[in-house]
Amino acid sequence: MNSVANADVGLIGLAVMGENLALNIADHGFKVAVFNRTQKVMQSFIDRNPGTPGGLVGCANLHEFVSALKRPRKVIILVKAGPAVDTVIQELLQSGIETEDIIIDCGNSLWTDTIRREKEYSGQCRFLGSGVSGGELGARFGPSLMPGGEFHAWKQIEPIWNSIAAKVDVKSGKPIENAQPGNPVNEGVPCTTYIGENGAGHYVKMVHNAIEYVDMQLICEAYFLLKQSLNLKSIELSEIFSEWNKGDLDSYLIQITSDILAQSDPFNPEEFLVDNLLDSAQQKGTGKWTSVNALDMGMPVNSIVEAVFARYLSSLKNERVEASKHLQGPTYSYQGNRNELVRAVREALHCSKICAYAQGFQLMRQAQVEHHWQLDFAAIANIWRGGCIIRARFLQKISEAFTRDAKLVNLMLDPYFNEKIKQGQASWRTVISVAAQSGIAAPAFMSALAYYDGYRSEFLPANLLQGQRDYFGAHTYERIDKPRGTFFHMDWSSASREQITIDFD
Ligand code: 2AM
Repeated sequence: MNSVANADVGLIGLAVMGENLALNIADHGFKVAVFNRTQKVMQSFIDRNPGTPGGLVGCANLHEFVSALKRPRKVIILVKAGPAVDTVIQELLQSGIETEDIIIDCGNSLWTDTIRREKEYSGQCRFLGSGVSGGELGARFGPSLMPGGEFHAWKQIEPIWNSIAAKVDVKSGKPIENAQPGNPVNEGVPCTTYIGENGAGHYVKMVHNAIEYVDMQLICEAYFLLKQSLNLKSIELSEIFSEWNKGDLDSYLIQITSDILAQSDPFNPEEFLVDNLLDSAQQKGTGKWTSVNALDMGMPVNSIVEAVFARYLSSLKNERVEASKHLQGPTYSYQGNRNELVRAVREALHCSKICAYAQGFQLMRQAQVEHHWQLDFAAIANIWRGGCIIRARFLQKISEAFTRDAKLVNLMLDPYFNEKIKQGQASWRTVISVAAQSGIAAPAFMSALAYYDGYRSEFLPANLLQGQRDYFGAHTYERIDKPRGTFFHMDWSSASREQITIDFD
C-alpha cells in the first residue's frame, strides 16, 4: 500500500503496449503508478521489473492508484479501445480524479469517440487522446506520439511525451535507434507534437495506419510481381529489398520485408517461412475507419480503400482456391530483362507510394476543415520520421514539401515529388502492363496510377455521367460555358428536348 502522492504519472492497462510504455516512462526517470484490472498481471509486472530509473508503484485498486499521483494527476489509459475506455474513466472519476487532473487515452480509439469523450467528461477532468505508433518495440524504446485535446492539458504532459517519444537526428532526420532497457535515447528531435483539439491526435494516428496499409500492400505487390514474373526465390527477393533500402525507399517496412523474406522455416529449414504462411490477411479496423470517413467526406483515397479491399479479397481464401480452378487468366509470362523489371518495380513502388501519401495528407486537409483543426503537415511528417511503422527517409521529403508550402494542395504538386513521378512514371506504367498482361493482381499499383492520371486530367468523362443522371433522374447538370452553380435540365423525353435553367434559390 502506497500512501504518498509521489508518482509523476499513472498508467492503467498492463497488456504488452501498457507494460512497455510504463517501462519507457520509468526509464526516463519518471515514477509511474500502475494498475491493471487483473491484479496478478500488475504484480507480475512489478516483480519482473525491479530497479527501473524512475520506479514503478504497483496499486491494488484505483483509490490507491489515484492517491499515489502528484497533482495535477496524469493518468494514461491503455485498455482495449471501445467501451472499456469509458468504463475505466468512470471508475477513475469515482476514485478521486478531479477537474484539473488529466486523463490521456493512448489506445487505438476511434477519433469520434475521443471527440465525444472530451465533451462528455469536460468539467470532470481534462481529457486527451494520444495516438501511439510503433508497436510493442516503439512503446518500449520510443514511439511516435500524436496527442490531441485541450492545449493547456497537453502542456502538462509535454515533458513526458518529449522524453519517451522516438528521436530523430537533428541533421539527417534519421531515427536514432540504440535505446536499451534502462538506457534510453535522450538526444535528438522527439517524434511528438501537439496535433490539435479534441480527436485530432487519434484522427492523425488513424490516417497514419491507413497509409501503413497502402505501404504494406504496395510492398506485397512488388514482392509478388517480381516473384511471379522472374521466378525468384525468397532469398533473392530479400536481397532486392535490402538493396532498395539503401535508396529513396529506405524505410522500416522495406527493412523488415527483407528480413522476413530471408527467414527460413523453423518446421522445414530447407524452405523459407514466408512461402508457408497462409495468404489470408486480417485487420483491426483503422484502414476501414479511414475509408469510411473518406467516403463520408467525399475524398478520393483510392489507394487506401484499395489496400483495405485487397485484405478482404485475400481473406476469401476458400473462394479463391475454388475460383482458381475455373477462371482463366492469360498465358503471357514476362520474358524481358531481370534487372530492368526489378528497377521498374522499384520505380512503380516509389510513384505509388507518393500517391498514397498524397491521399492521406489530402484527407487530413479535408478533415481539418470539417473539425476546425489547424494541422501542421510538416510537423506531422516530422513526427512520423521515427518510432512509427511508416518511418522512412521519404517522410523527411514530405516535411520539406510542407515546409516549402504549408498550404500545398496535393503532395504530387510539390516540385520534388512531381519530378520523382516524372522520372518513374514510364516504369510504373510498364510494371502495370506486365501485371495486367500476366494476370497478376496489383490493385494498389493500379489504383494509384488511376488516381494520378485522374488527378492530372483537366477533363474526365463526368460530363457524360452528368448527362446520364439528368436523363434518368432529372438530376441537372452545369455547363462549361456558364458560371458554376447555374444548373440546367434537358427535357429528354419530350420531342423538343428543351433545355431549361433550374434556379435553386
Ligand atoms: P485485464 O488484464 O484485466 O484483462 C488490454 O486488454 C488491457 O485492457 C488489459 O490490461 C486489460 O485488463 C484491460 N482491460 C480490458 N477491458 C477492461 C475493462 N473493462 N476495465 C479495465 N481494464 C480493462
